[in-house]
Amino acid sequence: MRIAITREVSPAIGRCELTHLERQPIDLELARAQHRAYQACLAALGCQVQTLPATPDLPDSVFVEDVAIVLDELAILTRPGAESRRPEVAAVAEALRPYRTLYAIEAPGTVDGGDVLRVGRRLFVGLSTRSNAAAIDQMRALLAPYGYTVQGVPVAGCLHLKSAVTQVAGDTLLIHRAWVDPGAFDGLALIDVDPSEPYAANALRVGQALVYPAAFPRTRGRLEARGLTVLPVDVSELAKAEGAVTCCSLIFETAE
Ligand code: CIR
Repeated sequence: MRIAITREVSPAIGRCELTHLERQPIDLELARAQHRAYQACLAALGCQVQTLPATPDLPDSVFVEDVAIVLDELAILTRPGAESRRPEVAAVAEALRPYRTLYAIEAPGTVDGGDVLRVGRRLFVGLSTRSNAAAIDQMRALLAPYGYTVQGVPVAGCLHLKSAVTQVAGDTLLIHRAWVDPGAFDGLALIDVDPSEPYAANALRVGQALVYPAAFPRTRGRLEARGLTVLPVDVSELAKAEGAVTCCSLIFETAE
């Protein structure tokens, strides 16, 4: 069974953290409608979608990806780089507890799940404004016995590593090279975003399909030209909060 943990859009999303974007008004009802359509897309792809309630005092809580890293063997609760986001962890921990043994990043480590890209047994972790070397050291010590390598990758110009690069097929990444050095990803094929769409590198892979923002038709064309199946979703309001498609769910397999 494939589970997708999601969380409703907070009524306080207008007060979200912003790093690279200017604050713009967010239409809460439209954001909620877009989020429901995103959830429906995950359900259509075979996910059993679980929805945690909206949290009025946690503006960024819809972005559940940032508070946990779920692997087949275990899950790691993060210590988000933005202090305002640390109280988001507790509810997601309770949602994950039935499925995985939980570990936690400890101070001084900080990491956002948006900085963690898993490709097979390789974890790439963005060294960003949110995630640091101390967290990477903790993850490496925890995960080495399971056969994972954990590699820090400097990120500049965007919020998270997965703003700059995501996996779109078994051995293929979608990348915006201005924000991350492609040299880290040896052995993997790379598809570049269209130069007119710098925010287009964040795709969510569910099975063999890609859930993908409708705002990037040119890069979508590049993906489809490679034979990839792309399901567009409109996430314009969440994008104003510096979120995209990977950040709104934690997707993992579990025994029936
Ligand atoms: C933040 O700055 O933390 C939120 N406003 C956006 C987080 C987006 N998360 C993600 O892409 N993984």
